[in-house]
Amino acid sequence: MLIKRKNFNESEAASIIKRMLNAINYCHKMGIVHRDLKPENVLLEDHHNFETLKICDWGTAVPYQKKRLHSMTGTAYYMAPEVIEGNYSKKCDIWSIGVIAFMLLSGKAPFYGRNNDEIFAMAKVPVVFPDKEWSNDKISQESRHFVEYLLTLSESKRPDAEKALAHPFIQYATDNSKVNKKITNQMFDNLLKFRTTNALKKAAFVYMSSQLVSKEERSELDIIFKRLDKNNDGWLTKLEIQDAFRQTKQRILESKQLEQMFAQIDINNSGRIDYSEFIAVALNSEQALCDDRLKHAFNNFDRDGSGQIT
Ligand SMILES: [Ca+2]
Ligand SMILES: [Ca+2]
Repeated sequence: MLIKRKNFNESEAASIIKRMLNAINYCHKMGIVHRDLKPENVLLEDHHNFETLKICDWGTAVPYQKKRLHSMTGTAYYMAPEVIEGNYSKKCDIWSIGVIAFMLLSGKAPFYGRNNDEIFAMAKVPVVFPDKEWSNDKISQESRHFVEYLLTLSESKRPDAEKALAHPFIQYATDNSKVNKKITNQMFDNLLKFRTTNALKKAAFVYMSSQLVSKEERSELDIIFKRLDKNNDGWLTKLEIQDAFRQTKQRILESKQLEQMFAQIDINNSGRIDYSEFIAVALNSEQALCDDRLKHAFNNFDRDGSGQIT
């Protein structure tokens, strides 16, 4: 849990916040708002490498489209002023990430008090950066500005996740994970080779790769996916694939080849490649399609257990 470690330097804080914003950006685009983001709900897989973290406790999450939300939900320290007023949107998650960023960078909470009323009173006025923790020799201007940006009182002026990800502070996130060049090459070969028009086979691929493939088997592809996804929105576009291909293979994919490949990989025809589609196709299929997994996948589709899939 994020709460178990207290001190983070700017680069570590930026890595954690970047991953949180990636996840929330994806959810917001899928029309889901979390509403209770706090350090207790952020799980780190590794306390030194922040490439992979998980956001948990989705009990308060709700579908969100355009309609305003009114129920006062969340944890006092992380609640946006408009949540306290009972009239808010998905931007409440951005505020909570701002509170977490403040805490990671300074080790202190921005809003506190003996009771909820005292905490809320602090959250309704511009955030204060005490000199002791926020002096220029300790924390950079970019970091401070980023926190201020996310803790913008006016909801309409506060950035969404995509805009927040474009802030210079996010550049502090360093990526130390290593990917074997062979795996990157193999991944492109698998993407180019993938051909099946069989809908069931495609569905089985996605099921197996998202449900049955171990974290270890996925780990390097996981890193590759995040690097290919230049704008951090959780999807790969044709342009992002083309860019990555050019960098790795030093040549450009012909547009016909790119279109064909894209049509194959985009299993749900959404016009973009999501994480499970990418993993399904990029994984070495022989490895992924072992008998045990096929059986498991078959049983999942065979809902009535008749031994046949209709
Ligand atoms: Ca993308
Ligand atoms: Ca898709």
